[in-house]
Amino acid sequence: MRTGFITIAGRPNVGKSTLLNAIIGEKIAIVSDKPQTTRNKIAGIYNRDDLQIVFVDTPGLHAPKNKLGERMIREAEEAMDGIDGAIVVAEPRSPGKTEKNLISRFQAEDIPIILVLNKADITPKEQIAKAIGQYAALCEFASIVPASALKKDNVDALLDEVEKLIAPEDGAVYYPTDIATDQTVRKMASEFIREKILRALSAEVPHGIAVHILSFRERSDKPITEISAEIVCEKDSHKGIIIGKNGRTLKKIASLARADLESLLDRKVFLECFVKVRTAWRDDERFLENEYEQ
Ligand SMILES: Nc1nc2c(ncn2[C@@H]2O[C@H](COP(=O)(O)OP(=O)(O)OP(=O)(O)O)[C@@H](O)[C@H]2O)c(=O)[nH]1
Ligand SMILES: [Mg+2]
Repeated sequence: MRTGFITIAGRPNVGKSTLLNAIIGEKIAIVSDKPQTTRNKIAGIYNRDDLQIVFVDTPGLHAPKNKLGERMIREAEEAMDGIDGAIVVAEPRSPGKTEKNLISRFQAEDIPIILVLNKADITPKEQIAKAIGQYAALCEFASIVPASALKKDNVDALLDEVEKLIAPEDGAVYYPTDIATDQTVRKMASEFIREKILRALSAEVPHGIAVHILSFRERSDKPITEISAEIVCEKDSHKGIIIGKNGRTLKKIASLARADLESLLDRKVFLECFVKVRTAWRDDERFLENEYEQ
C-alpha cells in the first residue's frame, strides 16, 4: 500500500476544515464562519485499496493573543514535519504575509506545495485568474487548484494532484483502513457542541469557550447514548449569554448538537449541557495542558 502524510495549512477561515471534510466525505472537523475555529490538528484518513493518505487539518495561522493561541500555532507547526506534501489553502486574492511565509517555509524544506484557491464559488473568474498569476510568480507549486470545498468542486482534481506526491513504493500503514479520523468519539462530541456555540453566538463569547465531556455512556438496556457535557466560559456575563432567556439559547445549542451526535453515532442521544465559568482559562497553562491532552 502506498501511504503518505499531507498537511492542510493556511490563515484562519479560508476553509481548511471544510476541505478536509470534503476530501474524507464525512464531517470530522468542525466548521464555522468565525476565524480560529480549529484548535487541534486533526487527521482525516483517506483510504483506497492501494492507497492511504493522512490529511492533517491545522489551526489557522494568526498572531496569537493568548496562550491558547500560542498552543494552536504549535499544533499547526507540529503538523508540518515529516510530510510528503502541503496543501496551502488561501482565498483567491493577492498573497498576504501569512501565505508568503508559509510557502517559504515549505520551500526551504523542499516540501512540495499544492495551492488551493478556495471559495471559487463566490469569486469572479477574473479574480481567480489574477490570483493564480500572482501566486505562480512566487514559487513553483506542484499545482494550483481553484476549488470550492463547500460545493465539493474540483476536490477530485485536487486528490489526483495529491496522489502524485505520494511515493510509488509501499509504505508503512499508520492507521487502520476502516477509520476516517484519529479523534476519539468523545473529542468529536465535545467539538460538535463547540461548533454549535460558535455558530449560535457572536465572536467574543465562543472564542473563550471550551467543552468537556463529563460522561459518555452507552446504555445497554436501550439504544441510547447518554452524554453529559460541561461548557466552560470565561465570564459570568458570557454564561448568561450562553444560557439565554429562559435557557432558550442553551436549549437550541444542545438540540442542534444532539442531532449531529445522533448522525455521528448512528444512535439516539440524550445530551445534557452545563455551563461553568473559569476566568481567563485561555492563559492558564494547567488548564490548557489538560485541554490538549484530551
Ligand atoms: N462560499 C464558500 N464558503 C466556504 C468554502 N469553504 C469554506 N467556506 C466557509 O468559510 C468559513 C470557514 O470555513 P472553515 O472550514 O471553518 O475554515 P478554516 O480554514 O478551517 O478556519 P479555522 O479553523 O478557523 O482556521 C465557513 O463559513 C465555511 O462554510 C467555499 O468553498 N465556498
Ligand atoms: Mg478549521
